[in-house]
Amino acid sequence: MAFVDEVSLQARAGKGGDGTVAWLHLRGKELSGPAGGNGGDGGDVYFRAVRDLTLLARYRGEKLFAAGDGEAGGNREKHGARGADLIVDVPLGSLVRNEETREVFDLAREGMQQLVLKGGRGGAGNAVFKSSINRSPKESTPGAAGEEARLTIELRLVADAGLVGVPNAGKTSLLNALTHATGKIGAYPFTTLEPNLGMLFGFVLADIPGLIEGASQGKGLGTRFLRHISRTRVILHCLALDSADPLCEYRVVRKELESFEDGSLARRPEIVILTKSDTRDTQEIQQISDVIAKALKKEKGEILIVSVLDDDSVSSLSRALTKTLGEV
Ligand SMILES: Nc1nc2c(ncn2[C@@H]2O[C@H](COP(=O)(O)OP(=O)(O)OP(=O)(O)O)[C@@H](O)[C@H]2O)c(=O)[nH]1
Ligand SMILES: [Mg+2]
Repeated sequence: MAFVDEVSLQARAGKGGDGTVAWLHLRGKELSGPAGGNGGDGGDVYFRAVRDLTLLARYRGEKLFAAGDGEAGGNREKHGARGADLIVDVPLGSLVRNEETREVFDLAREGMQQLVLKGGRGGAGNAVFKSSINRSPKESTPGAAGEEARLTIELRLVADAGLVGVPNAGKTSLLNALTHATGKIGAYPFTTLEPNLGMLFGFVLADIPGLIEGASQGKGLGTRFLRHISRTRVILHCLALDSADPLCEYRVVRKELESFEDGSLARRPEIVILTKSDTRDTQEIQQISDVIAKALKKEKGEILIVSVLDDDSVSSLSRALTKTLGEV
């Protein structure tokens, strides 16, 4: 099933049940009175965050999401039942936007549930209108309509760190080496077409497709994927040591991070990781990393070096990342 991270759907909360006009006749007595019950309230529409990234794909074909309507009021002042609430499960990290009111609901914590559309109130039965001046009211009110709206759901993955870099920088290889993820690796650009997630000692790492110039404007696989690292705390910027100009590639990617939305991605702590260290000798690596460190004025986050073919380098990277993620 294709990864779906955006879906638009029509949803409606339940209509309130109508109030009823009814009369109570007491046998053998002249006395009678209004006894129409109130309608039940319409059910509400809630959205709930669950750990399942496949959910949005299932909602694509659905026409309408509707909560239950309230029942009409009955005789003998019996109130109608409340309509059933509708709870729509969405992947953890979804933003639900009401296109009518522009309200946005952020489902960023697992199990979190948000009321998105409110059901209509039930109408009043004629028993409610009884008063000292009107002992036989014939009026009742209808139930109110529930809120209805077009809702857009946009998924923004919840991860601690995001791997970025140009296509072929070795991001997915690194995710697989560091975690139990099994993302697809290829010796060609744009191998990764949808985000991959992996767990590193309790921290979630996200790998997205490679970024090229103009990604923030939608070029390549573009913005669609930058938003999946928008919630991360740390950016892991991968530069391949077998590249002809890693520094230039670094700048291309930084520019895209800066141009995405309000630019906050570019202000996030960044760790530079030089990948594929097996493709160069130690001296060359030293030279390249000196040039990069100087150009980037990196002092706080050191520059880390790794090759997925060298288990020791993967372990030390893993320790360094776990330590940093624990601190940030
Ligand atoms: N020699 C060597 N090759 C590597 C290393 N890491 C990745 N590669 C190779 O580099 C190529 C690209 O690797 P990927 O992990 O698919 O790169 P990516 O950054 O995820 O690429 P996109 O998904 O296309 O953006 C593959 O042929 C990998 O086998 C490494 O440490 N050493
Ligand atoms: Mg990849």
